Amino acid sequence: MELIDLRSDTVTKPTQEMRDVIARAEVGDDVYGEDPTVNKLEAESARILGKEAGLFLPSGTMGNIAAILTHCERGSEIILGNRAHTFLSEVGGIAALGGIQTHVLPNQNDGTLRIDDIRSAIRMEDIHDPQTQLITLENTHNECGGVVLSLEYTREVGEIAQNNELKLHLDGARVFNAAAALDIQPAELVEPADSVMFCLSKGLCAPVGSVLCGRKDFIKRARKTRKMLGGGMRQAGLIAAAGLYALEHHLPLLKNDHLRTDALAQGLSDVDGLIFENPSSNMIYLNLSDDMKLNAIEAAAKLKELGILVGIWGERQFRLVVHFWITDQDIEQVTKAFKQLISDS
Ligand code: TLP
Repeated sequence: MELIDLRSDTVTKPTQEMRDVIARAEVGDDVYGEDPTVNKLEAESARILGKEAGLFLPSGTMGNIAAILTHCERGSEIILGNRAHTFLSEVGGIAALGGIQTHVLPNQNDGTLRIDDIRSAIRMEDIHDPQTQLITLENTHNECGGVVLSLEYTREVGEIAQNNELKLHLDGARVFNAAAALDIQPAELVEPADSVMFCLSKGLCAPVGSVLCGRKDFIKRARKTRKMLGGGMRQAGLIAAAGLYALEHHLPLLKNDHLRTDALAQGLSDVDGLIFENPSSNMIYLNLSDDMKLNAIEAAAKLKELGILVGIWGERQFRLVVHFWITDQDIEQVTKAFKQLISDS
């Protein structure tokens, strides 16, 4: 039985067309700046996001860490959310590698940080204080449910950063999902950010890679940080080719994932014992109600027997992520499996 894998959009395997472009890719030594396919991907990414330059990296984690290490000095402080991927899931990289302190603010359920919280977190000039250098936002916000931060909010935070001589970094692992959900151009959405990282290896379905975009001088310095982190790649055009293909062919399809996520939410809303918010993009965080005897691990094991893989995010919480390989038929099958799970338990 082929499993329907909803654990993450990172599980997406490349299409045959992608494998074909990988096989044909022109390559060179990218540490020398001589890989034409990487150069093309970096330029194309920057163009789409309205930034001056791009930098191809092996992962989103390295993209965020390289960005923050490039923006910030050792002993400085950054403002970010308590549910941010950078805070929760990047192995403390910015502290361990950059000596950077985090000033953590509560993420609201809509993924935002309260504007007043941001203002009061910015340090004054004082001999005792670390210097605030950066604010980071995440869009879409993963832990908050794949929620979408609005353009107005991003602009407001961008203004605060600018007025206080801070930089704004956007963890845009899924920023194209955000732009698709808002139905605006990605460049418009990320305009207030000094740097933005997006992932090719998630909903865009490329096998590997993320791109960091920003001003030319920033990217030049980030390239050196990437090298320090061990992320200088050689004939990386092989994977960059898949990224270019993804930007051209898969970017316009993200909307379909959102429609399918809505259809899944609709189907699951008829199932007792499941608690969740209406999705904003391509994911649903589901809680099992208190009267359900099963916990998340037991329920996930039963769902696997029914052909469905779900992400376990807590004692009684799952995450379901809809992606490139999930079909309308799969959505129906997942809904049926949940109905069966509930009726059997
Ligand atoms: N997210 C992964 C896991 O690490 C949780 C997932 O399955 O969702 N920023 C955000 C908002 C992310 O969701 C992720 C990955 C990253 C950065 C890191 O990207 P990678 O996995 O390429 O290092």
